[in-house]
Amino acid sequence: MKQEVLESLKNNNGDFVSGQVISEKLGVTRASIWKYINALKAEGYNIESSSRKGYRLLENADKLTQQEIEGYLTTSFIGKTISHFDTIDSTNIKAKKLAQEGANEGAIIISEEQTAGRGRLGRQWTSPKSKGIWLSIILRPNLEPMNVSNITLLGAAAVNKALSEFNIHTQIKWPNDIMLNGKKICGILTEMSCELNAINYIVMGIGINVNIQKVDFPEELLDSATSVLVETGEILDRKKLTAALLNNFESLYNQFIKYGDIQSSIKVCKENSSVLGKKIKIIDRGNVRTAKAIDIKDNGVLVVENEDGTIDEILSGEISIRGI
Ligand code: BT5
Repeated sequence: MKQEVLESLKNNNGDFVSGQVISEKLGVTRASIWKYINALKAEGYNIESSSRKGYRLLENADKLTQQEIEGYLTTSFIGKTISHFDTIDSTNIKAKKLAQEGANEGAIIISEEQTAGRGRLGRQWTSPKSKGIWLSIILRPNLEPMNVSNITLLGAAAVNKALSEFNIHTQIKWPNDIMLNGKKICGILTEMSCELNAINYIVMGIGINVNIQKVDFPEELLDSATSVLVETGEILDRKKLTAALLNNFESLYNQFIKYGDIQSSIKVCKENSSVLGKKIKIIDRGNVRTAKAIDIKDNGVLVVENEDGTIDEILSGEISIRGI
């Protein structure tokens, strides 16, 4: 019903509409209209109330709420429940809590800003307010834990495909970075809770720098991080991009879960790889060595050729192409 009230306001193009008119149209009392209006205000919608004229929406909210996104979704379970926050420590922390409490597969947690956004190994993720997409997806695949090491690549492929719908062509830096013009535009943090041979849940956190300006980045990230706005000069509709991400994600995830097909995701990662065929630095618990990245296998491992000609498979970890 809240959605219908919002639609009534939107359809009035910024003009007042009386509580009476909305209540007649929707067949609910004026008191409940007032309740829904207050709920919408609490979500950040800028609604002016006048005792004589009724209500009007002052601007279309640039908010990643369920109401704003669902109209663009074509999914059947990913994003059917979206928990939206104006501010939060980390969407991954919240998602893990909700997953432990039994949240459904496909539930999404989105925040306009994160005060303690997390990267891998306890690193921080800069998440300025309403300028990016900071979200976590709860997944409950019926698979053995060892078969999901490649799931981050599925997320990376979904981000790549979603951005390409907006004519933004990114490269994937195995295993969890998405790059635009050589700088990081998106990072993925996948966390899993599992038993020996069953997964309780997976939380996949995705952070995309959309409308971030240079001044919003901390000094130390200016060399390595970028955003859609910095690279293209254009403000992108975060709602549409979020929906495109979830739509692409569900499609790739279904192929993986239903048909065991991870090929489609790996193919995107290979075709758009920023490391394959290149000399890379492999950073392994403090040790750094140089090798050539030659392939990504279906189980998600990166195959490298060492300087002495031997071949290694890297399961996870840190690689760098900078400074080579
Ligand atoms: C990542 O870690 O790239 C994973 C980032 C995941 C962020 C999402 S946002 C929603 C969800 N909730 C969370 O709390 N996290 C997830 P890693 O590969 O460890 O990279 C972290 C490093 O990237 C930092 O140490 C910085 O150097 C750099 N960095 C931090 N913020 C950045 C940003 N906004 N854009 C580009 N680089 C950034």
